[in-house]
Amino acid sequence: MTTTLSPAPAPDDAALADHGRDYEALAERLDRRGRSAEDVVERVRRFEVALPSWAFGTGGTRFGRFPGPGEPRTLEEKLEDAATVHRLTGGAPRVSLHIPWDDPKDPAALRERATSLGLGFDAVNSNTFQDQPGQARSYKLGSFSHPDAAVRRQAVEHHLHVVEVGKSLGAEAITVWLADGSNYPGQMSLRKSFERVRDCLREVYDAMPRDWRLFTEHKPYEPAFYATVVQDWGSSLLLAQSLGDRAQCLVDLGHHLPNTNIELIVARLAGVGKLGGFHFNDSKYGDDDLTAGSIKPYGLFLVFHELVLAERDAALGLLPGFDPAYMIDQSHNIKDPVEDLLQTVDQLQLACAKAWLVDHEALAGHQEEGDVVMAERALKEAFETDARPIVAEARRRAGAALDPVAAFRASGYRAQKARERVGGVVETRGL
Ligand code: LRH
Ligand code: MN
Repeated sequence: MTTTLSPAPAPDDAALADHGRDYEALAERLDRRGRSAEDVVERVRRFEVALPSWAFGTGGTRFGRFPGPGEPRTLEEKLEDAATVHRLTGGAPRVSLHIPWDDPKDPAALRERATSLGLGFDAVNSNTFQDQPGQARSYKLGSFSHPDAAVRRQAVEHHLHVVEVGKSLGAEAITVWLADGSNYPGQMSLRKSFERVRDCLREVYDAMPRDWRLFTEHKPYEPAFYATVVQDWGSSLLLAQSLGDRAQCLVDLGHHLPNTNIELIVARLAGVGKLGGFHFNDSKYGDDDLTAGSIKPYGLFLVFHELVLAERDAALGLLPGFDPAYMIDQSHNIKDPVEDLLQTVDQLQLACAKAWLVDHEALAGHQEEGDVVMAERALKEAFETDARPIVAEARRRAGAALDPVAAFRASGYRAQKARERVGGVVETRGL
């Protein structure tokens, strides 16, 4: 059953006319500032982010989970929801799978279904932070860092399986986040555990296809509450450097202690060709997995500012290997999962637009002259520009929605899925 999803519902004439006026007014204002709205529209149109397969259902916390109506029961239904996010935003043409939560029974059929929905697959994610039914050895005390070689072997075998699944779906990368760590001083050898992780990653790296990349993802704590083996960007970078050119670091925005300067980490990793990708989300305290741009929009803008600077240098041949994989990693406890993802893609498109509105020549001049105030103003002028008409125009040209959340609500999609997705076996899992 091939379902080609129709383009986003056309905006009504009034909304279209309003948008046209807003865009023309902004373009005229930017033109007076020497900025080209058209250039930035093209930059937003080129921006693409992958959706996490584990975020189409309602997540929960250890305190509770409040599932909503019409949630996907199968991987195929998740792809339908992903296609709806892409249809309405024009910027989310790929899905990142988590194995075994979304281990396809028939990869070829799933790939064909995804293609019919205009979707592809981004990095696949392994999971050695849970024990699966019937699993021989437990990951309670770790996986790649486990003292028992048989547990490490089991974990390596799992990663080789994840690579095989990814190959069958046309993915070209694997993301490895390890929950490995300890809760008490003395519980784990801090150096041996790291060396064991490095050696196991080596086996996965050497086994993956030559055109693949391996992303190491750091996290300061949770579920380990004393020491996490891959705790920070330094540990992740050491691993990526020890493995080789096709190993890079993935930055999950929520995996940093409060007040960490994440854009500085992005600049460092990009500067050494080790910025592999992102898990976009937002947080106030810990790994809260909230809607991107919902808590720290200026922080998100500053990350995109570093990405735009790097992309400009890469275009000049000054930053070889700069090709980060943009992905979302969120958990939806109280919002409709599709609406939350629509908001996030919109916020990422907006941060991208604002970052390309920076007058980079003027900024570089102020920095060289040591003019602190003018340098800061150069960034703030871009951040404080209401760039929403540019993002809406980029979506309009892509056949997507001017306002994705409003279009989603007007489409009655969730109510329709609530009628369709009743009973049946829930095959897929997630956070
Ligand atoms: C760990 C993490 C990782 C995923 C998981 C779903 O917190 O960010 O990227 O495997 O969330
Ligand atoms: Mn993540």
